Amino acid sequence: MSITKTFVSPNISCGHCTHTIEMEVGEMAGVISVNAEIESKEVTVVYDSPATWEGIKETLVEINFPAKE
Ligand SMILES: [Cu+2]
Repeated sequence: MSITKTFVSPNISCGHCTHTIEMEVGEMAGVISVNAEIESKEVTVVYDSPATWEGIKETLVEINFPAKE
């Protein structure tokens, strides 16, 4: 069963940011969809095994768009 997680990534400032997040997180095994919004800085990720929230958070840190929890 897939998990949907919505969070804020404060470093989002433009369409390049949302594109980077969607591409990099979207490449992770188990990630079903990623949608990042410029104005709200909200990201919604739908994922399933083997992806984990811990792993997604690590990827976000690596690409410099850490999630604010
Ligand atoms: Cu940007």
